[in-house]
Amino acid sequence: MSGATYRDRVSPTEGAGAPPVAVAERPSSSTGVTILYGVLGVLAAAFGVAIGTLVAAFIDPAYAPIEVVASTAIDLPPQQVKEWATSTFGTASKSVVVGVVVVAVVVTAAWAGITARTRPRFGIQVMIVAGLVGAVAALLRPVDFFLAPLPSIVAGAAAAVALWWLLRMATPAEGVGAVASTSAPGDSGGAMPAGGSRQVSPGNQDLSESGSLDSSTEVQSISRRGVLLGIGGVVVVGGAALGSARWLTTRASAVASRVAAVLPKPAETLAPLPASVQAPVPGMAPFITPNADFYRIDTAVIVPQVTAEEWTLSFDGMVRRPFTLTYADLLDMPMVERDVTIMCVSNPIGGDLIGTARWLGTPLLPLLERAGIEPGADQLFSTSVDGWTCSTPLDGLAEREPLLAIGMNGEPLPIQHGFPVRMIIPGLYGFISATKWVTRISASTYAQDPAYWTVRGWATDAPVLTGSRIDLPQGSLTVGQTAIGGVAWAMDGDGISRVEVSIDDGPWQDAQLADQPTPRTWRQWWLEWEATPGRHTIAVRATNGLGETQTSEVRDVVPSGATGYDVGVVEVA
Ligand SMILES: Nc1nc2c(c(=O)[nH]1)N[C@H]1C(S)=C(S)[C@@H](COP(=O)(O)O)O[C@H]1N2
Ligand SMILES: [Mo]
Repeated sequence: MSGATYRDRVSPTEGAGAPPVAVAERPSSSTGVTILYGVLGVLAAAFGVAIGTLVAAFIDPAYAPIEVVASTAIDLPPQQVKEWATSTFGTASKSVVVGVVVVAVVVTAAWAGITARTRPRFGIQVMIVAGLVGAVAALLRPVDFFLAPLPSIVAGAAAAVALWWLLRMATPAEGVGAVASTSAPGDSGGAMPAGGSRQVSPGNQDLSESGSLDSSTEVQSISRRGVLLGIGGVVVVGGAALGSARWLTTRASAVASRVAAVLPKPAETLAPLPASVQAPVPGMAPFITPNADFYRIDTAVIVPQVTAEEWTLSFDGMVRRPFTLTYADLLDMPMVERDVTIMCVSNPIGGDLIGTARWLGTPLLPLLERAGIEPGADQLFSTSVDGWTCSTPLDGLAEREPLLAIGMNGEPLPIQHGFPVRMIIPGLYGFISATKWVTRISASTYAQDPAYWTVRGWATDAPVLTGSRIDLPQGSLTVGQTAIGGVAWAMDGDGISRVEVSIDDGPWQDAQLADQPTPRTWRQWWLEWEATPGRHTIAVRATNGLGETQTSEVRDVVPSGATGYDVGVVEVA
C-alpha cells in the first residue's frame, strides 16, 4: 500500500502536543484549511455510514448505524428524560433523536477531520471508535442477533479508510493530484517527505515518532486537485452504496406481502355504521379514523418489516400446551369484526393519540384456552419482532374480548400499525395491550417479566380513563350560531352516557350525543352555541355508562393516564 506516506507529510507531531510549526507560520489560511479538514472528516463519516447502511440492508435495516444508535438512545434514557421527550416532541420525538445522533456524528467527524490534519492516526482512530460505539448500541438491542454489530463496525472501518484516503489525496506529492512533489508519482510505502530524513519502515504505524519537519509550504499546501478527486470518489461510491441500500431495503420490505394479503371473510360481520354515529356538525372528524390519519406510537426507529409468510406467533411460558401459529393457521381461525377505539396512555388532555377503527381479527381467548394457562400467571407478556415487550393483566382480560387483529378498516394492517398481526384489547391503553408485529405471547408473572414501559416507571394496570375532548370550533370565529363539538370515551366504563359543556365557567349544559355503536368506541357530541364577541373559555366533561363523571383533578400522563377537563379558549370577533 502506498497509503502510509501522507502521515509523514501532514505532521510529525502527533501526540506531542506542539502544533506544527507551519500552522503558526501561516495563520491566514488556517481557518480555511481547518474547515476543509472538518469537511473531509464529515465526508469520511458519511461514507462510512453509507457503507454500514448498505451492509445493514443485507441483514436487517434496523441495524443501520444511525438507526441503531437512535434506537438504543430511545430505550436508554431514564423515565424523566423520556417523559420530557414525549411531552415536548410528542410523536416527533423519534426524528428528534435521529437528528441528535446525526448532529453528534457530524460534530465528532468534523473534529476528527480537523484533528487528523496534525494527527492523522488519531483522526482515523476516532472513526473506528465511533463505529464501535454503534456496535455496542447494536448489542444493546433487545433482540439477540449475532450480526447486529456488523454494519456499525464496517461503517467505522469504511469511515477510517475514507478519511485516510481523503487525507492522502489532500496531501501534495502524493496521490493523483499531487502538486509540488519531490516524490515520484506512485512512490509508495516508504516515501520520504521532501527533504526529510525520517526512516519509515513499511507497516510502521507509530505516528508519534517524530521525523524532521516538512517545509512549511509543504505541510500547509493542499493538493486541490487531489481534494476534489478524493471528495468526488467518496461521494460517488458512498452515494452508490446508499442508493443500493435503499433499493435493497425497499425490496426487503413487507410491502409486497401486504399487497398480496387477502383478508378472509369474517364469520361475524358487523353492519356498516349508521350515519347517526357522526355528529351533524361541519368540521367534525369522521367517526372511523382513516388509516392514513391514525396516530402512530411505537419505539421503532425503523418500522419492522415482517412478511405474512415468515410471521409466526408462539404461545408459551406458564402454559400446559405451548404451540406456534403461522399466518395461514391464523387465517383458518374464525374472524370477527369489531369497532374499537384505541388510545395512548401518553395522550395529554386534548391530545390526538386516540383513534377508532373497524378491526378484523380472531378472538384471542380460544387460543389462550388451547395453550392452557397455568395457575399463578398474572400477566400476558407479549413481544414484538423488534423486542418491544408488553404486559397485559390477565385479570379481567376475558370480558374485554381481546383480538389478534389482521385487518384495519377493510385493509390488511398497515405496516406501521403492526402488519401482519397485532393485539387489540378494548379498554386498556395501548402500551399494555396493543402489541404490533406480535410474535410471542407468554403467560407469565409481573415479578418475572417486567415489560418495556414497566421498567420505565409506567403502570402495569392501566384501563383507559373516561375522558372527553373539544374539537370544534376551530380557527377564528365570527359572532353568531356555531357548534361546539368533540369526542368522549369510556371504553372501560360501559361507554358514554352524558357529555356536559360549561362556557365561561357557567352552568354545565348537556351536549347532544351522536350514536355509539358499542361502549368500546368513542362517542361524538355537540352543542349549538350563539357565539358573542370576545374571548370565551369552553370546558367539557364526560360521564360513563356507570354514571361516573370524569375527574377534574389534573394529573399527568405518567404512570397511568392524564386526568382533568379539556378546556379551550376561543376568540369571537
Ligand atoms: N411493537 C410495538 N407495539 C406497540 C408499541 C411499541 O412501541 N412497539 N407501542 C404501543 C403503544 S404505547 C400504543 S399507544 C399503540 C399504538 O398503536 P398505533 O401506532 O397503531 O396507533 O401501540 C402499542 N403497540
Ligand atoms: Mo401508547
